[in-house]
Amino acid sequence: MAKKALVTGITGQDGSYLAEFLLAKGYDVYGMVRRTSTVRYERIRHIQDKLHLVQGDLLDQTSLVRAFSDIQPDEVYNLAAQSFVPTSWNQPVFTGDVTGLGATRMLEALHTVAPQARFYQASSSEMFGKVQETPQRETTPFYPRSPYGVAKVYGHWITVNYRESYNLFAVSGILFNHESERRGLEFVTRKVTYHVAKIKLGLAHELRIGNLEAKRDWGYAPDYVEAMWLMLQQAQPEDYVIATGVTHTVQHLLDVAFQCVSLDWRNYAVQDERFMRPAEVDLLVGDASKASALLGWEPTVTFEQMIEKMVAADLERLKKDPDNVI
Ligand code: NAP
Ligand code: F7E
Repeated sequence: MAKKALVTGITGQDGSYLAEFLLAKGYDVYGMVRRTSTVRYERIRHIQDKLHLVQGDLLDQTSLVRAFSDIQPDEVYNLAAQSFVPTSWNQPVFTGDVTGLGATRMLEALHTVAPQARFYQASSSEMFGKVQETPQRETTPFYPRSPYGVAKVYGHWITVNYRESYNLFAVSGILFNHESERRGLEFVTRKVTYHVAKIKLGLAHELRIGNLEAKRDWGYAPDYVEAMWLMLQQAQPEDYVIATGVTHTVQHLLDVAFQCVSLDWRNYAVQDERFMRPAEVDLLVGDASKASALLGWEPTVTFEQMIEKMVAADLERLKKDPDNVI
């Protein structure tokens, strides 16, 4: 019998790569989708006929209980979230509800109707915020700097709490930033590679950007979904940091991305107050030595290789369709 996996957030960046990964391993993959008036399944269109899509919403407990009860999954990956940090200041209550309480609703549904299922919670390096130690590891205290980060801290601790209260196989993966050709356009890496491609093709003339000094540990999303799966294959449920251990400034991102098309970012980038944050996370760099030792996990794509792939993909998309906004 094939194993059954339930993935929330399957239409997102990570959900789409995880679904591909699990299908390749022979899983029956159930993806939770929200009803919207316009269907946006672009990231899973190519595998849609191989997936079982079920309607549900992290705000709606009944839909979660029904999904767990009907599917009786072996593994559950809770990737759904309001995941864009600036939006979390505009919609802090909604972000807390989906990104924080949503994890509780998932765990409560699992605990009630499918307690045998193994559970993965998508925790985030944003929990480290104003970092208390460098590099950040599993034992580093949290100090979140946005309503999103605060919601993820709640999601993390409720996962630990359900594991300890009910003896569930529930783990929290503390993943540092990971990007790809499928990254949403609002996140800084994709925003930059998309604009680089537009500028190169003469479709845009500037890139408006925020804080150039912030440092992030950026990895490649397909590497990171493998780590999620590995965490659920272990004998014991434990939490892991997943990161490359290398950090770059946003300015270096500009250097690398514009160099891909032989342009100098200084001629195109315009700093814009609108993209500054009320509280910034200045530096993130992770120590994934626990994941390396226990999961055998290592990143395989460098920052430079990833940005090159992203610029190439954006050039290709925009050459085919200059109005492309995916
Ligand atoms: P993403 O592209 O923003 O995808 C988020 C997914 O959540 C989408 O499928 C979205 O569905 C779904 N969703 C949002 N609200 C929902 C709700 N109320 N009910 C059900 N589904 C809902 O995010 P991602 O980059 O793939 O990240 C996946 C997870 O990892 C998120 O939890 C994120 O916070 C976390 N994380 C990401 C990173 C990173 O660098 N990418 C790092 C650490 C942690 P729609 O398509 O309908 O909007
Ligand atoms: O910002 C700076 C910005 O929005 C990265 C999410 O996946 O990773 C992501 O959160 C940095 C910040 O990602 C612009 O101030 C400068 O310092 O790409 P981002 P994020 O906030 O780190 C974590 C791990 C998650 O969990 C989240 O879900 O770049 N920055 N100028 C900018 N950022 C954006 N978006 N746009 C700019 O114009």
